[in-house]
Amino acid sequence: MAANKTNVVILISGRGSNMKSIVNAINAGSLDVNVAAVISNRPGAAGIEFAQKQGIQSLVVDHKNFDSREQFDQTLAKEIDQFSPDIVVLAGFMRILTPEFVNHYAGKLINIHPSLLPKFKGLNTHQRAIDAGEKEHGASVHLVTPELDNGPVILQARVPVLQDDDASTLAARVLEQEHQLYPDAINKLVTEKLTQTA
Ligand code: NHR
Ligand code: GAR
Repeated sequence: MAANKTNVVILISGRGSNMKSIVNAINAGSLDVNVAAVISNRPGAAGIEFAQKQGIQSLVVDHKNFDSREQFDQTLAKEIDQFSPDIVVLAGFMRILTPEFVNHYAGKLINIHPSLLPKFKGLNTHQRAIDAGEKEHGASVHLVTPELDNGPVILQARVPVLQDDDASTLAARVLEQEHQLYPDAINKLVTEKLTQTA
């Protein structure tokens, strides 16, 4: 395996369309990283099947099998670390992570959040943006810090909120942007890291 390539582990919880967009960008030659593994906290996540078909190693660490967040996160970290990732990517990963976990990956754990952070941290972002009368909405890729959705933003994408939008039409418009945004943000991170060590 490419020893000098940036090694990435992707964590998902479900559909995994952002994970797919990263894999597709690699296959298209527009992103130069190696996806070492895809890990889901939910058995049966659709994204796992896609990863397997792509020949990417995939595994499940089911949070329901653990008594505490600490125990889940410790096992998750052990699984991740066997792949020696340079970047750990949360792509629709739906479990809040403990400070211990986050600090273990300081500076290399990133997340895509469906809002223009610092607006609308947490869940149900699309409905909340509509209810607040926002004219613009979007998605942010940010470094993960122990405080939820509070880490430094790497890159954002914007979409208009239209008159007739409901949460699902708005979510679809944002998701289309996410699929361009996440590969771009990873590219940016990789390029900046290379520049720092040059
Ligand atoms: N962990 C930390 N420490 N910091 C962040 O910034 C994190 C994080 C874990 C996940 C993604 C985040 C998002 O983009 C993320 C960022 C899940 C929840 C949540 O409430 C909130 C935010 C995010 C992800 N999860 C519930 C929980 O009890 C479970 C919800 C479910 O399973 O559907 O963990 O929005
Ligand atoms: C994406 O819209 C992502 O931004 C959001 O969930 C969707 C996952 O889709 N993430 C969160 O809400 C994190 N709490 P995907 O599984 O198809 O990538």
